[in-house]
Amino acid sequence: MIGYAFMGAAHSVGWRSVHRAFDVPLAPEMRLLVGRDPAAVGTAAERLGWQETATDWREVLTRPDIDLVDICTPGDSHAEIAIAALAAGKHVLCEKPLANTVDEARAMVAAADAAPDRVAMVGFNYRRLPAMALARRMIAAGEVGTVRHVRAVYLQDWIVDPEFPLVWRLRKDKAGSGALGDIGAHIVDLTQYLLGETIESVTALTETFVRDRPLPGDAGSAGLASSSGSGRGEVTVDDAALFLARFAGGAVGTFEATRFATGRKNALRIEINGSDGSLAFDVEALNELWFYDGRRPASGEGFRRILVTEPDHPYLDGWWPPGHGLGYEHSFVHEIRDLVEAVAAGTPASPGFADGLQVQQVLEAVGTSAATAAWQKVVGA
Ligand code: SOE
Repeated sequence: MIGYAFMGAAHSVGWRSVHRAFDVPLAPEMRLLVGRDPAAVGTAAERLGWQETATDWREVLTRPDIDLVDICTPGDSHAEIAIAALAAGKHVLCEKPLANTVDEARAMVAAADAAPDRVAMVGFNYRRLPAMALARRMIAAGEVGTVRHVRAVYLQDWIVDPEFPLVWRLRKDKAGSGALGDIGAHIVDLTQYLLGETIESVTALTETFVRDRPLPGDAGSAGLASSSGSGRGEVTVDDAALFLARFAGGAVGTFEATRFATGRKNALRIEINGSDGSLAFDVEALNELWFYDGRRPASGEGFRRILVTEPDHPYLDGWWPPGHGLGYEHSFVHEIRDLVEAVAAGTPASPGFADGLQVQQVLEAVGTSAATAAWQKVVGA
């Protein structure tokens, strides 16, 4: 694994637990953790359960005992590492968004195509929440009929303080974009996954409310927290991105991704309205899926809470007795389960790099639309 901050820690939960929770055909060995600071990577390896450490990611390319490379670095290094790892015969898991630009994502897809017996997966973990997998199953089974409306928001507030430092997620050269790529990418992927359809066109606006911030201090950052140092720097990404979308099957969508929703910590909310029913979900209550069945008499029907904790719900077979519930970290265990199964079976993983590229094309269309104040067709749609 390369990188060990928030996402590195989250993926490590997956690697540590997958073969303990599920009957997977391969048990991963957490061989090598890579980071530039030798002391910090050593501490992280011990805490997260990795056997050895290295300070140069290129070491993974030449080690015959490494079969898979998990990329948990900022977006500006995804393409270089993934392309080199695939060329060296490794399977790859890459944290979302796949890349910082469509061109980089295209090069990554080409590298994956040139290594067809290697698995190349992008880590959209929220697909793996049981409630989301169940919602997809219900939509595919026609339980909401024809989908008309998709309403998706991803709301956070960790940079609402104008004195919060200029961490890498606020720099275009490191992150590619702001709220749009970091959290907007999740709701783009998730809604397309739920409907089994792609977004064809968008009209958008983006805003940067705080345009300069203190530079981060030497203490670095942990998770989404950071200390300030001296000096100030320019914020080069969006703080918020809002857009309307048209899906290929005729549904219309509204999307909002922001880090300025004061009081909303990690509120990923989706509502789907179809001709025969509706589904609603909030990641802050992630064991619940709300369903309105429009085919039943309105006099006795309301939104019903499905507690997605039963053994026949997606991914629940590996966990607790009925009703006991899961959390955020389980989405990463499920992600690694799907990846390990694809590696063992020699089948492509989903979402693959081509799916990551398609999301990147939507993000690019949003950026272009915001800059031109015009509807934008998604390239490739
Ligand atoms: C920060 O906004 C972040 O850590 C995202 O990068 C993750 O993808 C999301 O799951 C939680 O928030």
